Amino acid sequence: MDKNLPDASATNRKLVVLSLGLLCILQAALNISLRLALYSSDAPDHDAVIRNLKEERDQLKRKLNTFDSSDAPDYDAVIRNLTEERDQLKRKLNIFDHYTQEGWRYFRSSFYFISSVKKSWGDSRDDCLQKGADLVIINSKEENEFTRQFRRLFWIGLTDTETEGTWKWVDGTLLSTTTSYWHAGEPNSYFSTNEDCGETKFHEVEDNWNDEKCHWQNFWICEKKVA
Ligand code: 2F8
Ligand code: CA
Repeated sequence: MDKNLPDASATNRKLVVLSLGLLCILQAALNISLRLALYSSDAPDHDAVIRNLKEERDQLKRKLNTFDSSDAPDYDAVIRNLTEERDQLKRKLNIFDHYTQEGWRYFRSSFYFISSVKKSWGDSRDDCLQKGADLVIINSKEENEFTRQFRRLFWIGLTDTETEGTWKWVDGTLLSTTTSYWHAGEPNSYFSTNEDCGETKFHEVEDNWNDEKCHWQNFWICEKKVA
């Protein structure tokens, strides 16, 4: 063998070492590029985020500049109104509690006291006045039906004591023909007996009123209107 020629196996070893070295370099390069690719796809787009934030800020600034404080609700007034409404409801509730505990009946914005003893028309009225009420004034068919349901003779707040034949309620208003419920033939001042006070009498029919002598003893109904 020519000693000047390189040994074949030594050349092969060098090639193997070189190839391995190249492989390692390739591996490292691949690693680095993969990592870069991975991180860059996950990373937020800072520029875009900043752009969005700036846009939001500018929008808010624009809103603030165009904001007209005269359009804003008057919160103090709103609170004042709500407080007033609440206090009114509280007062109503207290009145309701008071009257129902005292045995009054509620119907369409009024409380009614149904007496359990009998008195003359005048004494009955005095009792109502003492209670801060008055004898019932009947303003509607429904209210008359409410009184008729008790099927009892009651004084009502109707009289013609001032002028014979001119029937007035206790608040001074004239009896209207559209809301009067005289029984057929009434009022008649029966056999000239001077019947000057109104009562509920004929329970079987809608037109149930009668005029009766005021000193007569009857049950009665007081009415207290609530606002
Ligand atoms: O109590 C007097 C009363 O007597 C009668 O009713 C029971 C008269 N009615 C008739 O006669 C139909 C009432 O007018 C009178 O007031
Ligand atoms: Ca009569």
